[in-house]
Amino acid sequence: MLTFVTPEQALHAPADEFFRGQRVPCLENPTRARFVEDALRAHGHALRPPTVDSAPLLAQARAALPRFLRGAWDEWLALDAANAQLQPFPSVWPVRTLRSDVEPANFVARLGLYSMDNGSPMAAGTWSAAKAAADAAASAAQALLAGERAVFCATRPPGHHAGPDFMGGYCFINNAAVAAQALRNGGAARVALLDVDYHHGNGTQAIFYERADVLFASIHGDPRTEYPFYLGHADETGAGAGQGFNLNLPLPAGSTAAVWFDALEHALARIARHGADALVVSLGLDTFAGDPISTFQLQADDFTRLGQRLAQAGLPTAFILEGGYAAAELGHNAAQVLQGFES
Ligand code: Q9C
Ligand code: ZN
Repeated sequence: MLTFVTPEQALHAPADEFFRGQRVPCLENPTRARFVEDALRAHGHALRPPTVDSAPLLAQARAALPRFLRGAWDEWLALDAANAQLQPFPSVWPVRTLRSDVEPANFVARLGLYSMDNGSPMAAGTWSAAKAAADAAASAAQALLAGERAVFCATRPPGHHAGPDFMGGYCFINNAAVAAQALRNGGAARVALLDVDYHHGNGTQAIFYERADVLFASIHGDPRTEYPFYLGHADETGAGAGQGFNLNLPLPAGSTAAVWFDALEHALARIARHGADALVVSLGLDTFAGDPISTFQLQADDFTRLGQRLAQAGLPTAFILEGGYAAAELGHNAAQVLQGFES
């Protein structure tokens, strides 16, 4: 399968994140992409750099977030040159009753304004890596529009928690949304977006919530107990013109593969009714039983089955890598999806 990879991913390498009040090594790190690249190369897939600049798409979204991200590291260094060795983290957020329409001058206050959590560590190369991943997503869309049957973006950082104006959950730019919008711009009348990451794709849902042209369907851990906690419930069905075009299938923590594949059938039935011209899959592999921060019970063979089942949907398909933190198994699990799809 045509696979886009980005060397810039290695530049997004913050050291630590917070866990239970302590600093721990980042789970979302460059080794993830290396394991995936190595496994795909070994399976004979063609690894290529992106061919499309996503800047016009990001501008189309008129999002303040890319502008902030582009300059964030320089702003951090401008506060104190010694910050080069430190990581910025937000510590204050405009929750209910506070104003988010007035942008503060203070850097950490702006970091909070543009963040949903303190779980998206930044480094010097974060913007380069995130922009390259978005370029890959735009390239995947272009390849499908040119007649490719399926494409994989073996990219990081992931994107599905990032909204139009906020980062979160290791995500900075919503790559799946970039792919879906690029498909729309290129002539696909209807697009289906299927999110199979363990965590609800709150950013993707938010971006398309009031639109009927891009259907969003997601299978994920119940937000009553699982991140991102504040979105992803079954009663979120879309709004305005998008009413009926958002399908959330939350499952209890610990769910088995049998339960998960029942939900997949539900999602694919809705996608079939949408009459989509193309499918974008937010391919999180943190549904794997060995994932360190997730609780679903899928095994490697289940990823082959997932790939097979998605191929049966019969749509031009762009896979975008999202989560998956059992890094050593990530490459094998990704390769299983592609092998199932192509079998
Ligand atoms: N210290 C994705 O899978 N943060 N994001 C956990 C643990 C939430 C996961 C923090 C997990 C975000 C793309
Ligand atoms: Zn996830």
